[in-house]
Amino acid sequence: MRTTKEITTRAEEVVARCHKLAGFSEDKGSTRRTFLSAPMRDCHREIAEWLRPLGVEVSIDAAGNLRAVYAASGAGSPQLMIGSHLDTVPNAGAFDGILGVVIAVALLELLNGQRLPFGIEVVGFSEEEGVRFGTPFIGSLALIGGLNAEILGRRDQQGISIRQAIEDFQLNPAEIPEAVLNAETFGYLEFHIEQGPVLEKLGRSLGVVEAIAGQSRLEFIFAGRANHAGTTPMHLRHDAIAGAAEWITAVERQAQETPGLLATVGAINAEPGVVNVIAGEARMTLEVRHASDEVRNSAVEKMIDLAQQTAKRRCLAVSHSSFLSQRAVAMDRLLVKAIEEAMRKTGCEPHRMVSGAGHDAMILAEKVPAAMIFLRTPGGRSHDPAESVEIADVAKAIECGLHLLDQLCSSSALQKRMCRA
Ligand code: HGY
Ligand code: MN
Ligand code: MN
Repeated sequence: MRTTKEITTRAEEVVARCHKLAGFSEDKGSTRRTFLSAPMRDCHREIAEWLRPLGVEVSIDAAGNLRAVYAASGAGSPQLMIGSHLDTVPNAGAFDGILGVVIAVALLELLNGQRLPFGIEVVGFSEEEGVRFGTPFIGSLALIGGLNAEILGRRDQQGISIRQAIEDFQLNPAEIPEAVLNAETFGYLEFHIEQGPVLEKLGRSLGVVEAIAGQSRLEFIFAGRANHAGTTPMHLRHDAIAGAAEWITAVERQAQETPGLLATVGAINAEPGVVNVIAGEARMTLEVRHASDEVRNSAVEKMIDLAQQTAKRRCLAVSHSSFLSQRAVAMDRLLVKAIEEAMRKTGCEPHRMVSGAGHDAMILAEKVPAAMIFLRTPGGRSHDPAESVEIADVAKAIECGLHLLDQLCSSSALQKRMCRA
């Protein structure tokens, strides 16, 4: 095992590197890096620079994922994948996603050239958040063969399709099938900030994810009748924004009254959207999350019904479309137990938790055993420049990762798992 000093120095470098990558942005003065935007290429180049001295071959697959394989001691060995996403939300922090890729690189560096009985593939996914196209997990879907023609045809606000964006990045959509996971991959591990208050409240550095909540994403359009704000009496209005507002507060009340249910109207646009015109149209997103798919799906049905009732009462029209229904996913029990064992060796009492945030691990889990290690998020703030991590927690995460790699080399149960890959 490496010295505490060595690991702490590495942790400091990890945090500095995350800040460096956060500087690669589409916006001046804040971090926004969406699917295959120009700053993503800067990210790829920087990470490739870090990996070059390790003799790791770095490639960008046809879905824009960074892929880097640290070879095993012998050819044809099983492979562990470690990574996370490199895209961000607008006005993002420096750690959501990025930290998981940078910790993966740090683990390779701390191997100091030692070869293990399994290979390690570092992956930096091209799009997990779903900001540019409204479609999350574009990168990880490619690894499980889920990036199909329908998804590739989805368009951003400029009318550019995902397929076109891939071509614009000088990649070839025809090669997407080659992005699929290596058949010898026996597991996927993702380090990620918790993005919530739980670990901080418990005074814990690390948590182990046992399941990831499912999520539904829909668009609703309330349509009324635009009219003059100064001449239309209140009782003669068909105000799309007022109708939407009534529905949004009803959705919020339903979520507040349903344990564990999270519902968010995150984006809303009005037409014509000017001060002296009653809105003829209000278009908004709804996102619903819960650890149980049954609770989530019935909540969504109820919210759709609420929209129809509200519209009817106000003589409005309402329509909706669903663009994501991602089921809740359990993490791999064997890997969760191995992580707990590794965590104890770092002096951290493991805390099992459900992730409210979605992660690429829930997509990879369709094909390979997947597990996640959470790092405490000071202030519970994420998806915001206030997002941060403690250097000491990053050091614990790295130490936990090194113990886990050791365990994977010696545990017969995990070895058996590898041979099945
Ligand atoms: O929104 C989420 O669940 C994650 O941050 N992509
Ligand atoms: Mn995120
Ligand atoms: Mn994330």
